Amino acid sequence: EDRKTVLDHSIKLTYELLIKGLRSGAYKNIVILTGAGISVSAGIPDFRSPECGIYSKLKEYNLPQPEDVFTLDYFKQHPEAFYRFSKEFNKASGYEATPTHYFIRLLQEKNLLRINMTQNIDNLEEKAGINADLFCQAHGSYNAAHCCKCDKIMDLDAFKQHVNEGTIYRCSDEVCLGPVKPTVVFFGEQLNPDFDIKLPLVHSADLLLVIGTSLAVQPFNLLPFLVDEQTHSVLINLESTKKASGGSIHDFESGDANLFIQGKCDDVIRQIIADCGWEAEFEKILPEV
Ligand code: CNA
Repeated sequence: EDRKTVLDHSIKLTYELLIKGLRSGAYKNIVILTGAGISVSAGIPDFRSPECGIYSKLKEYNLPQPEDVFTLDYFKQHPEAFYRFSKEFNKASGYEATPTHYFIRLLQEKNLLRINMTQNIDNLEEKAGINADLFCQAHGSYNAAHCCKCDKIMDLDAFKQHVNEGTIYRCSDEVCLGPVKPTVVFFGEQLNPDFDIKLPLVHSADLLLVIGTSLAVQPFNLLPFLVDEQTHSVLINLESTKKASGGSIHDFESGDANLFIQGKCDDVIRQIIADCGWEAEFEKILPEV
């Protein structure tokens, strides 16, 4: 009965209905799309937040535009900027997953998580104990390295060592000598091949949760269009995403099936957990501090 009421498409989605749907188990196939915002409380800055985002801090790199740090053509000519960024970013390997990551894990434990597609490259999904087949790092990660010119697989530890020492690691092929990059996806590159494999799972959503992303990067920001218009779609973010990407973006702020919950994701998630009565289960999966 609850499932019918919750999924009755003639009723406007509200926060109360979302909680009812979660509590009652009406949603059985939850798809979660995430971005840098969910890792900010771990201490990893996002890209686009005006004050503290990585893009605002790249001025000292003297780049034509901040995005160039992650642009393949620029990297081939000037790999220094990305190596410098990586040195900063790799400090992140010591960071812990956030309550929002553990909420995703909780949904996995409840067998409600169909897939978590993430734009993040920080491996915090794995740290939170989310199974490899239940998340997809669409923009890759620092888990492997290769030459950006000839694609030759190169040694990841050697790459990391070069990053630490501030020197450029080059292809071992003496004719090529291309700079080595990790499997982080740059502008101008194909997404992680895992993306195409897991994409069909997005279609199965009966609830779509989009958390901590400006939805500015294509094709990731097109994922919300893969669920049908009547599927409950919730955006949890510090800011409205409406201004991003020239209007070609899913609008979470109008339409009966959409809901925008503005705030810090960890706060919103803790409220959701409390309202669902899931606190005890949640505390069990949080790491002991
Ligand atoms: P973005 O464009 O920087 O957007 C982040 C969004 O999160 C913004 O809309 C913020 O308002 C919002 N936000 C910031 N803090 C919070 C918070 N505490 N709670 C809720 N919302 C918050 O980042 P996207 O992920 O949208 O952009 C895609 C890029 C960023 C991907 O290619 C990533 O690889 C890349 N990135 C990843 C990381 C990471 O792995 N942690 C860090 C920085 C950038």
